[in-house]
Amino acid sequence: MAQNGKNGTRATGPRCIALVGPFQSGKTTLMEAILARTGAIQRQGTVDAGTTVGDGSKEARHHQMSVELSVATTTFMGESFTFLDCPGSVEFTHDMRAALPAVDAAVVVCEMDEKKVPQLQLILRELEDQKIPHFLFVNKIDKADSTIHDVLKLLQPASRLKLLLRQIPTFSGEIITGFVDLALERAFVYKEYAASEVVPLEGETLDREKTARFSMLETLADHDDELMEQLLSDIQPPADKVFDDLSKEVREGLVCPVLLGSATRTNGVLRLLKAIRHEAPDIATTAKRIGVKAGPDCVAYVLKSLHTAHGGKMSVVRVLSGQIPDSSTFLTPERDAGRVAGIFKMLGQTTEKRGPAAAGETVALGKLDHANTGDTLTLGKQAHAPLTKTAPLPPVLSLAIGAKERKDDVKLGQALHKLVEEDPSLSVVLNAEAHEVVAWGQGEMHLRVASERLADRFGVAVATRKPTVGYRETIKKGIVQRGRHKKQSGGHGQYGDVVVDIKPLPRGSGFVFTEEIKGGVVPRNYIPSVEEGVGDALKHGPLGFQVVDISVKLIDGSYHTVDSSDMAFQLAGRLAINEGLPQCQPVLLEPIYQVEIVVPSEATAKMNALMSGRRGQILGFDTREGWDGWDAVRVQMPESEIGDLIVEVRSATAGVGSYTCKFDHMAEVTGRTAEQIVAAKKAAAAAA
Ligand SMILES: Nc1nc2c(ncn2[C@@H]2O[C@H](COP(=O)(O)OP(=O)(O)OP(=O)(O)O)[C@@H](O)[C@H]2O)c(=O)[nH]1
Ligand SMILES: [Mg+2]
Repeated sequence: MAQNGKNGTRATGPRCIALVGPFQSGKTTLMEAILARTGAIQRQGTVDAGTTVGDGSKEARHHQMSVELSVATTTFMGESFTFLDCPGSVEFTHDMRAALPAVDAAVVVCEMDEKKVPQLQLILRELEDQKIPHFLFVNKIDKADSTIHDVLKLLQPASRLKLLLRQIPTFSGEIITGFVDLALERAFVYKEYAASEVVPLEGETLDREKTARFSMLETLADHDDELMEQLLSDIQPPADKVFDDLSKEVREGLVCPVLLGSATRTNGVLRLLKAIRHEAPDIATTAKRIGVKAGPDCVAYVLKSLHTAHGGKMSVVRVLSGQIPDSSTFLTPERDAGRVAGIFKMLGQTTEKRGPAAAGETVALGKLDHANTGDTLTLGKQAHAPLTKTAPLPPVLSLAIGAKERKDDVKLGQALHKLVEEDPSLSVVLNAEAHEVVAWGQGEMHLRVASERLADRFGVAVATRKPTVGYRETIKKGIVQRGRHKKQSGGHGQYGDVVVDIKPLPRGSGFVFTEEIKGGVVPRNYIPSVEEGVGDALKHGPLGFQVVDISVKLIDGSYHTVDSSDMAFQLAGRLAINEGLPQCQPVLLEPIYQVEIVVPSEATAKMNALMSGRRGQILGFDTREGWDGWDAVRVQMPESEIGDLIVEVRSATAGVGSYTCKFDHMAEVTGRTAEQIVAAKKAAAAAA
């Protein structure tokens, strides 16, 4: 729906806006300022004091950073706006990525900080790829200096869309005290925690305004020939035309306006809200963007799922079309999602029960037990085709995790399941061989917060440690070995006697058992027992690891009619291996992974150095497909060295580099490295 306002056409209806941006740029503080400015809260809290609406969880408060999405709905000039405060840390981006499809627009909160430009670029890329209209809000203007004049020079390289400077700062000495809005052509001075005051636009400021406004109009005119002609003929375009062009070009994703402000002081917040109100598209446009087909049914998109400690499951949804009454039953394309038990308005952790939700609104639905984040929900009999679902980024760091108390094992399993449901960028793999539950996540903090949630929310105290690396051992030469088990003290004796031919096999062959028994020297029925005994012995070779790539052929032996038994032949098989293998030049094998590291090209050389310290072997460099200015480095490296690779890759790339890996092959380890691994295994076995 479009309406003619004082300043051109604008969309109407409930809007949903994501607050995104690099780590610690002030998103949570900005949401707080917006809520204060729009009257949703009485007092503006601060992140430092732990009093903001966003970051309400114990974990977020504790770390003073956002570790999940916070949702708050407010009213501005008679219309409903829901803000999604997204975490900025690269370890928690999944919540942002999963919610973005459902928003009308995003405000990218950033700073005049060169170090944060790479991360800004990553976020802008996501918005550009998904064609989400967005604004840049240059925050912390209270701390900015004269470098602010170069704001576009600093930030434009991060954006593929043309940045359009909407405001210029005004100074009193060195300090920024206000701004000129280039579309309104009006000067303001900032007032702390209050609306800025209009002041005359004159003198040197007026000159700067003229130049900056002309640039803004030129950018707009790139997509409007009529405006271009007016500029070329020195005709002042009508104010409405400028506003119309701005709205149109923002909504169509042709330009990205840049606004200034300070979230802590609530400066520039009202202008930002007005820009959103004017320029963000409405729900019909957003629904079309993500592919909602017209129909009578109600369609909603799940942008976040959470398990509250007491209230059960909550699904935060955006209503894309139609209306949701309470107790409605939803379908997804794959299954029944369940029946809604309560529709809630959210203000961070506070929820308030409300009536039916209309198209455009963002609400939490209670007890949709079978709905997941990214699901397309439909009311009625025919499910809407699935809209986009955001796949989580591949995990980059793992930790073995276990309940501190045995009795909590089952509870831990259930709690982990819930955490993964909330945040699929976390995953859990069972390593049966090592009796280990391994949690995979996006970084140290991500996994730490997962452990904290297990304790705080689900009451399971956990201990974590480095996951077990899948070492193996093999042999380099063969031997023919006898194993004889004989016990003839007292009553029934025991007798088993075998000769085996042990040989190494090529990598990847595993364990092969054959027999070549002639004349029944080992009776048929005992042969499986020999194989079992051999197999058992191979679980722990001379170095302490499972033995692989080995063939064992049973070639001879003898038996006793009374004293031989399954058990005796098992023991004989085992003895042959235990005695034979140490003479076969046992060697340690370690898993080697194929790793692809993606980094901005400036950091590629650093990867070289990093690899030599981690026994990595660089196979080649390529430009990263579809990513200008990025490289993909292909490496082979031992699993044990991948461990915290991500920490170093991130520190070399201002947080934006990453990697993926998959198992490639097992390779021999020798020398000191092998000695250390074997010693550690022996120590662990002795301690167990
Ligand atoms: N000087 C100044 N500091 C600010 C401003 N906005 C936020 N900060 C400070 O910046 C720090 C981070 O603020 P947050 O609001 O938590 O930033 P965020 O972007 O939500 O952080 P993450 O969600 O963890 O990425 C806090 O110490 C804030 O007080 C501002 O406008 N001026
Ligand atoms: Mg935050």
